[in-house]
Amino acid sequence: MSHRDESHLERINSHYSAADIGIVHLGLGAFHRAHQAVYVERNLARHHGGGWGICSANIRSNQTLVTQLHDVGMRYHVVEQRDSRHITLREIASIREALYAGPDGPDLEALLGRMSQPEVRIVTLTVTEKGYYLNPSSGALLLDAPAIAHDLEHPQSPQTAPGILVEALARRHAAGLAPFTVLCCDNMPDNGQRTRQAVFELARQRDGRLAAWIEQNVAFPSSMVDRIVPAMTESSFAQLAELGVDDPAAVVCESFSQWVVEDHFPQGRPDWELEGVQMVADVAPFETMKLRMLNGSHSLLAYLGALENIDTVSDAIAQPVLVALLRRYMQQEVIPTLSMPEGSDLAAYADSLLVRFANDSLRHRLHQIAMDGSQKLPQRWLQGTLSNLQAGRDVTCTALGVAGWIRYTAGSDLSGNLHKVDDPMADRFAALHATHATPEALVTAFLSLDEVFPVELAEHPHFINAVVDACYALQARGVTATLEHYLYE
Ligand code: CS2
Repeated sequence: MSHRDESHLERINSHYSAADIGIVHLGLGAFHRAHQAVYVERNLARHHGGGWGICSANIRSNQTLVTQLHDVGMRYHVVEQRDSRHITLREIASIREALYAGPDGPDLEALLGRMSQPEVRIVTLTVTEKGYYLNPSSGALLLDAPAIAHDLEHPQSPQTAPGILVEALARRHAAGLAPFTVLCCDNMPDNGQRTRQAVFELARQRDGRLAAWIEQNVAFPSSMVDRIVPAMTESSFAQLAELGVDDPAAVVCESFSQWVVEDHFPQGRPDWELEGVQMVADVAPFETMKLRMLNGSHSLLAYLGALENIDTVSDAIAQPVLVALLRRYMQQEVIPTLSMPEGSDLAAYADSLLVRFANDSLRHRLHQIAMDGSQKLPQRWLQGTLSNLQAGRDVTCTALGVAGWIRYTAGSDLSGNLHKVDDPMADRFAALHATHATPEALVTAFLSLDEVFPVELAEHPHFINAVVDACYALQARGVTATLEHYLYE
């Protein structure tokens, strides 16, 4: 160990010898490995194994990770960083099986077979917002999306998460087995209900009896997940090497972790509450709070920070004007829209978020958060903005955010440095930028994207003017001077 102070490093090894598979997970990304798999690991360790091991599958991309997990004997590391001096290094063995069931992947049948086993009682998902193929604003299934059209035509070899769930449920139904419970762990409002909508609608297109069975028998509890897990980079692997860890499947994350789950598992569940999971009757207040406070703040930093060529969340938080923006956004544009269970302290929650964002041992890139804005903005900003407008409250920060997002989707920052616009609607954004010259025309065209903006918002004169003004200001003065003008003058 080089300059690091060893006394702040805690190592936790995995020590149970076997666990059977009771959970299938779709979306073997960094977040799953650092969040759910850690809760399951702690629970398996507590019980010296048991029946709730995980089979985790990638269904769209990243076959390499599946191979790497096999290469490291299905044991990988999670590096939890409270700051650069306080680190917990955990060995995780809760993912007992890893599959690649993506296009041309070898394991689709193995995955569907696993999902059809009676021992599997829960299927969890982190496939990102776009992985459900729902209209982000209305929540309706995108029947015309090519991947959904494929799954309708070839239901036995599905490519999408909803298609895989429907096929697995159809096989269980045909075999006379009980269904599994479907637990969505993506950052969407009412995420259980959204997942149910995608699965039910796809099943209905295929077979009315199957759809009715799903409607009557399958539980789709909602959940709120929270842990900041940046994508791994060369520098995170270098950090690991400093700790003596050579593990291509490792992930680095913050030490904070939260999971709030609606307690509705008719087929049974692990006693996750022993690991600090909040098992509750209603997740909605927690989900709305987290989406608008944490994720909404993240998106503000992402677009406005990236336009100034700022690299990471902690670099952005080093700018007092961006901290002032987040404070005002949370206090004036989010907290008034929330109704929380008694005893919740939203001001303290806001403070704790700013501390987490300032963690400079994580290199959480703003461009990573900026991805897929079309899928994220409705739940992070726009639903709250609409209720603020209806109640006559301030929408300044969100209007600045929307202006920042529109400018970001042009594919360059304010100094002309180019970036990739990573979004399922990127081609449409490019076409809008190419054909609308003035901020007035551009804003009207963007607000008319009804997959993103609810009509009441798109047509609200005060909101339109606020976004147009913010576009002019950003272009003329840059981000810092614009924020100083809006926040302090
Ligand atoms: C981030 C989230 O990339 C993003 O959009 O806002 O991944 C965020 O880090 C997590 O939701 C934190 O729980």
